[in-house]
Amino acid sequence: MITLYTSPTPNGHKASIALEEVGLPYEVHPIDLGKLDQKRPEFLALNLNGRIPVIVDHDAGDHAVFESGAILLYLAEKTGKLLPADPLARSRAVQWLMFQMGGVGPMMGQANVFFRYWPEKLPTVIERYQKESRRLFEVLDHRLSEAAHLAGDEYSVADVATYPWVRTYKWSGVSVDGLDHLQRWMTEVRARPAVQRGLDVPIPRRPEEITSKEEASFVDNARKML
Ligand SMILES: N[C@@H](CCC(=O)N[C@@H](CS)C(=O)NCC(=O)O)C(=O)O
Repeated sequence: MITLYTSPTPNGHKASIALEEVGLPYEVHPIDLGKLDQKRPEFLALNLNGRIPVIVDHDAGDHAVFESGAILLYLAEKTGKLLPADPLARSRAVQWLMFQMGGVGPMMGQANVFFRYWPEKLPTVIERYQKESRRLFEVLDHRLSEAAHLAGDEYSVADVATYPWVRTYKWSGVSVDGLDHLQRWMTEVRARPAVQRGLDVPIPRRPEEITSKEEASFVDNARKML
């Protein structure tokens, strides 16, 4: 059994989608980011960085794994799923996973901070992160014009890591207009039953269902973490 410590955010959804994809039994321990649960000593004992997601594998001596990319690799290696067996295809999956971890996630994260949460409006900073996110989307689009999935023919940890971020493009104020391959891939990934189940963890929610009151409370909570 695995315990997943998570919240309804893109990094949290990477871990829940991966757990659904590999089919391991898990229980969910919701973390309320607005209440700063992630900074409490019991959580810091699992992840000194004080951020979700974290998994604890009770079948491996309560081994704790933090950093969503490391969680995806751990689950893939434990189950033999989501990573191609062929070494070159595997290397491609890891490259695109790193591209998400080092590029798409941090740039969209900063676009969100300055576009949505930062107390002052700094147009040049907002533009910088939105333009960089769009540039990364164009790289993804180019890659997806060559291959069905980021690693090639096989759906992998790279797709699991990237989809929960790219799907939130409107929240970051970044357009996907004209990126037909990226849009084709988003439609295909979204249709996967494991992805739909993973997005419902820890609470069932779709961005289009969020009311303006919920949106305001989400922004309020995010500001507490700045
Ligand atoms: N690089 C980390 C980033 C994790 C991260 O930033 N998590 C956010 C939610 S998406 C968080 O826990 N924020 C709470 C905080 O900053 O206090 C990963 O990929 O796991």
